[in-house]
Amino acid sequence: MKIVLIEPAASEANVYSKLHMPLLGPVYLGTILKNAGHQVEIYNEDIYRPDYSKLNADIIGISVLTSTAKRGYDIARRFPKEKVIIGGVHASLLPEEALEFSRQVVVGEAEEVIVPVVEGIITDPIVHGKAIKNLDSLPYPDFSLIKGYKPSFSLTPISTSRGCPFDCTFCSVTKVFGKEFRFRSAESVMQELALRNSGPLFFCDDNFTANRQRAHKLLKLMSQKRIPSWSCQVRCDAARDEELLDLMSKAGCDVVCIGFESVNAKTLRSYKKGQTIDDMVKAIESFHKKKIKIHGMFVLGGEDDDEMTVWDTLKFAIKQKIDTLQMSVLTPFPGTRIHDDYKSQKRIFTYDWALYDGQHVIFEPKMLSPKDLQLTVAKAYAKFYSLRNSFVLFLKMHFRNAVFRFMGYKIVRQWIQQNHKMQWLAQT
Ligand code: B12
Ligand code: SF4
Repeated sequence: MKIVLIEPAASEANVYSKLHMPLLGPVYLGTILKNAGHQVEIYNEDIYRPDYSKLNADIIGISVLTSTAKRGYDIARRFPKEKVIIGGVHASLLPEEALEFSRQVVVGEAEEVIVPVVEGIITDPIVHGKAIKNLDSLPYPDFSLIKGYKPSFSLTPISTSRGCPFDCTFCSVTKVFGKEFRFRSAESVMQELALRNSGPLFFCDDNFTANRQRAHKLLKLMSQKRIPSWSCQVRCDAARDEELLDLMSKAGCDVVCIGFESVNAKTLRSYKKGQTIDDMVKAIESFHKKKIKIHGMFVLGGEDDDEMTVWDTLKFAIKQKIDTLQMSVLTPFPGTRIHDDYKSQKRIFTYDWALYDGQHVIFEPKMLSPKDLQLTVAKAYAKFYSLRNSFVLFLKMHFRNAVFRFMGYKIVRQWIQQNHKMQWLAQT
């Protein structure tokens, strides 16, 4: 059979727009289908958008996040329903909705069910995938299936674990991948790394160092090989392990992405993040000592956040010398605890999924108006990613950070222009 898998385009420019990093789900599923003898093509719309009127396939598989669901459903409408299968995070959270546009929806991890679903052996409209117990059993994802993708020119994802034992109130991860942390062996990851012929890598695990023993072993093996520069996501607590930091530095870690979430202690507690501001400051210092840069991620708009919280976040980022800054506005994604709370309190004022991208306020915050939250975050972003800051970094010969600030400057400008066009902003 000919199978086309599609990752719909992001709705708007976001902090990552220039990365063109594909989701791994379609690549894993495409690889499994190819190994089962099917002809597979993957289209990531941010990389290459096919002419749908000429696209012929037996099955169209669409992968949707909440922010890409609207676009995904638009694509689905172009094909006969009996050919369309939908999966991904959003479809897993709202399968009945996705089923309006498809013959079948897969909830959760789809590797073990994708072949029988595509081949018509499993026929249930909503199919529950199974959490893969032994992640070493998965094939290495074949990126050559993605039309137009050039891994050597972009950040390529690699996944070494799934699931998260924490339960932050705004996060969709545990709803889709569960709370049990599962991880690949260091040997399996090394074998995949040996086959990769690509540029910088991004370990897209939600918490790369969650299993310390595996992390130590993997990092030791990585430092013996010449792994190109890489980044990963960690929690602040990783910084308490001095040996781990040494190993990360030796193994060539360039950047860590850390979900700091808030500089407001009350908000941090209400998000149930399980970390303190002191933990954040210490983590930044420790990583910087090892010359590892920090991409700091914050979520603004919690019940105890006001305009000052946004400016305090900016001040914190500048004072602590966070290298790149991501300020998302709180987004009550379906399936999360805050979604249920805000929905019952009738505080969500739009269900236009394209706006659920962490860049648009779609609910009534407690301490400020939606418009004030939106505009203050945009202004604070514009201050961090200003031309002036980029120039100062350039003069100080921090060339890489200067380039990132300049890229950020361009993305923030584009985002602010897009926001001006938005009707709801004018109305609130
Ligand atoms: C890497 C990553 C990114 C990358 C690349 C993303 C991209 N191309 O969209 C970057 C950094 C650019 C990014 C950006 C964003 N991200 Co992001 N990202 C991730 C991360 C960490 C890993 C994704 C991944 O590869 N997972 C591993 C693979 C195996 O999982 P998968 O792709 O979901 O596929 C499995 C199933 O879903 C299913 N499946 C998937 N597709 C299909 C298709 C079919 C047909 C079928 C049957 C099944 C199926 O089977 C797959 C195999 O088991 C996830 C967290 C996570 N653990 O997944 C967050 C995550 C997806 N991101 C999230 C968010 C919110 C964002 C942003 C809005 C940023 C922000 N402000 O927070 C933007 C939006 C980007 C966009 N496209 O619009 C949320 C999504 C929540 C939601 N309800 O949609 C997640 C879940 C994180 C979270 N904490 O909640 N992200
Ligand atoms: S935000 Fe990070 S730590 Fe919290 S539940 Fe989600 S993946 Fe786990």
